[in-house]
Amino acid sequence: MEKLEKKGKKVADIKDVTTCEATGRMLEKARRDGVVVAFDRAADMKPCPIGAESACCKMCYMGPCRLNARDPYGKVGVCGATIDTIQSRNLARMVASGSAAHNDHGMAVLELFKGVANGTITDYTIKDPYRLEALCVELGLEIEGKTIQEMALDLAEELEKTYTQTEGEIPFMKRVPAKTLETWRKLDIVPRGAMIEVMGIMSRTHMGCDQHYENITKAISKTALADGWGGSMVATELGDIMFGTPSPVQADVNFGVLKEDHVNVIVHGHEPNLFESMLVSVSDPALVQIARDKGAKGINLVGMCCSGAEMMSRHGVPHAGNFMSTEPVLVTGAVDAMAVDIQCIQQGLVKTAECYKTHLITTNPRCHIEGARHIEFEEHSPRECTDEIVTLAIARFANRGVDIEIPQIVNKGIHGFSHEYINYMLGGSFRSSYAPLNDNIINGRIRGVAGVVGCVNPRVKQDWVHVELVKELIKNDVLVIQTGCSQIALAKAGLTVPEAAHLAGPGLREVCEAVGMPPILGLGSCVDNTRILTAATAMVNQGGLGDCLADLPVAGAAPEWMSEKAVAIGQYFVASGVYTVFGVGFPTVKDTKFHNLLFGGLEEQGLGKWGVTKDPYEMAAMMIAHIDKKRKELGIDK
Ligand code: XCC
Ligand code: SF4
Repeated sequence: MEKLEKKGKKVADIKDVTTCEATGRMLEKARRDGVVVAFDRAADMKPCPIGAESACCKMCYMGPCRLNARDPYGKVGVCGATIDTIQSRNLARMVASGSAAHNDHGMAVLELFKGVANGTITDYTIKDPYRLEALCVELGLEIEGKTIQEMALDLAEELEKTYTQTEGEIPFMKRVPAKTLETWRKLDIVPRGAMIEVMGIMSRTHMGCDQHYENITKAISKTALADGWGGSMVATELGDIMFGTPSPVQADVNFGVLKEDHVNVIVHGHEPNLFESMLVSVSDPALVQIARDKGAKGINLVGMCCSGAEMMSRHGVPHAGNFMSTEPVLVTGAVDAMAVDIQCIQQGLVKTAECYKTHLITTNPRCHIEGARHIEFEEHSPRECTDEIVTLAIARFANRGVDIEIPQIVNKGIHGFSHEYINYMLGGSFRSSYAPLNDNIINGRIRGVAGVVGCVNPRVKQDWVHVELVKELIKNDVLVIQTGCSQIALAKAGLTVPEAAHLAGPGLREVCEAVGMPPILGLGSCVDNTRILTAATAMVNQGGLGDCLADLPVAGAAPEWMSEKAVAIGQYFVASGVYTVFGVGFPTVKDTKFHNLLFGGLEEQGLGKWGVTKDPYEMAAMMIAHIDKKRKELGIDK
């Protein structure tokens, strides 16, 4: 095979691109095998500097128009659009796409739930009826004398409004702390329904429509809130009801979870339904017997990215790694099949899979990839798809014909936390009327809470920014809660264990050691960022820490973000009142009016604000300064 260097392409220096040892080793092997992965493509693709700052517009064909980020007000587009119009329209479309992705996912979960409720889907059940009942009560639905099935049907009908409603407020506005909701109403950013908000953004950002960045920013917030308090929240809540509410569980992470003498099946993507069915297929005695007959010791199911994080948190399913490891994991040669559904599925996987004779199988009607085999997943007969994938994997195992090299690295950790569990774990306090988490924040043992979430991105060293930031935060007594690819980065760094408490500051360490919990609590996938919103809401409701989300001593970060979903998530945290810091960079031109609105103006309106820095230590300092500012405002800064 031809070598990278021969093509005159730039090659990434492995030690500069990742701190994940297993991924690094597989990058070396990929070099030897002549296989190109995203790290190499990134080295060969310089980001467009104009696009990186969002100083260009292609909303119409009088352009595309490029403005000068060094002199942002020196020029306008052919139509006269200013830098603020151009940037806000671009960001609006990123948020629309991110919100659409999560809402589409949430809607698929709702459709599944509906099928379970009306009895047309029989492969899934309602595992947590108490959760179902509690949610019905929370949303004001009548439950008196109703069966579980009747409650489920009512709930499905109510939650459908999250997507389809065109007037009024989406159902989960009932969960929002009263004062936060009041601010949103005053600012006119309460979402009506996800579809109309996303459609609204696409419409208003058409050439020659909304050309006031302040008005566009309102639409941005509304559409983002329709994600966090809308589709994503529905996905998390209904996922818990159908598949079980997570509680702490031990899980293995890293490439060493692959087993050379087993048939290895990876599920990579975002929706839990495919994964849940795959879990049933790999345990089917008939399939296991076929695998044994072919010389395998068994069938090994492993997750990657977000559905992997969700399954790890719910059931302790092992997890191979985060987004930037999805190609390198194939380089082990040990993956017999990789089944994917939606989102964050790099097209480059097709070629890498081909090089190692791995079956790459798309399963979702909205995500086909040229060159990949498609076996459509259908909820009414899910096993047809997952059994076929397992059968293909077994056949490939019997006939691998490639070198196998699995980095034997496994990190054990505890995952699967929820805000209910955090309070339970911290134990009730007799001395205080506040809930234990609030109590520990008020007494200063815990300085504040930080949500560290989001992607990995080859523009920065994989996992490094996440790990350094989190270490710095816990050292300063900030309790860290995590989701998604970030949670996996810390798990691989070995920090999701109670023993990591020795890296925490004295206050946080005391709390962790008293209850035997890690200083870093993993909550699941990216849609499970809504667990952070719910936890923050519980903190407000339990008292002593102000009366709206913006009062809390909390901050958020996505240190290695890359996807449009991350922007939607960031904006729903900002709109909810949280200071949210992005690493890598931010798609605005500094010191423009739009930039200043996002990075300061929104806070003056009673919301949160954005921050940006590439440096994890500076990021930690910015977040801690914010937490301290909030503590001072609350009068608990002694
Ligand atoms: Fe994708 Fe969700 Fe980002 Fe990871 S964190 S790269 S969005 S898989 Ni969600
Ligand atoms: Fe240029 Fe205006 Fe068309 Fe954008 S909408 S491409 S700024 S002319």
